[in-house]
Amino acid sequence: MIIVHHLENSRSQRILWLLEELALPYEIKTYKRDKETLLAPPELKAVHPLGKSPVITDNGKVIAESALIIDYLVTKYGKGALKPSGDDDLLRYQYWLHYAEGSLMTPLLIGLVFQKVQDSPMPFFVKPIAKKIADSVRRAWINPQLKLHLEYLESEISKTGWFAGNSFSAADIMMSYPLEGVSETGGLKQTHLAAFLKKVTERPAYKRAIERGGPFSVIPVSTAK
Ligand SMILES: N[C@@H](CCC(=O)N[C@@H](CS)C(=O)NCC(=O)O)C(=O)O
Repeated sequence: MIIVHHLENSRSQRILWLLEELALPYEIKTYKRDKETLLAPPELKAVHPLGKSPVITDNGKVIAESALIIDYLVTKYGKGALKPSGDDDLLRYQYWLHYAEGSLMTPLLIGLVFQKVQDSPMPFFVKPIAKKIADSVRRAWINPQLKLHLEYLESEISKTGWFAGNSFSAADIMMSYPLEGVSETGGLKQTHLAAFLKKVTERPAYKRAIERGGPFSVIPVSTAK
């Protein structure tokens, strides 16, 4: 039995969605984020030393990293589904599996870190300095990088409406997570990327994953007082 170690509001949404698309049986073990730090609870470290999500266990094997889990499940159980055939489309498929975490998540994460620094408690006279530093990093690096990536992605998704090949694939699941992050911060507007995101998040399997795994937001909000 496949067990998904599912951290609320996290990348493990991708894995639940994929398993629903493949109609595979699985169990969910849910973990709550720390209310203040938003980090995963220590119990996840008992599954994998980094204590991050997603991680799955399957017949005694522990598998971490979204892209690897997706590739493992599609290859082992997919019977050819959700993966394009043909050398060129397959190469694109693999490219997007790597790109989502390896490239696109970087400016998004750095943006989140600077937002967190800016919002954290500090003496009132330090606050304007923290904001100034965060704003200058956003202006000098984060925003230009995001623009670069989003223009590239907009032109790629305009080709067929999918990231790899002519139909929905697991690469679209992998790419949706960072795009939902951009969308949550109002960064997609009326683009082909926004249309793509709407189309994939309306899929019944996406909705079933949320029914089973619980409500989902890419940017977890602190519930700490
Ligand atoms: N590149 C990894 C990233 C894993 C990751 O950082 N997961 C986040 C959730 S979205 C996490 O576990 N955060 C809680 C923590 O760091 O304690 C993947 O795609 O699986």
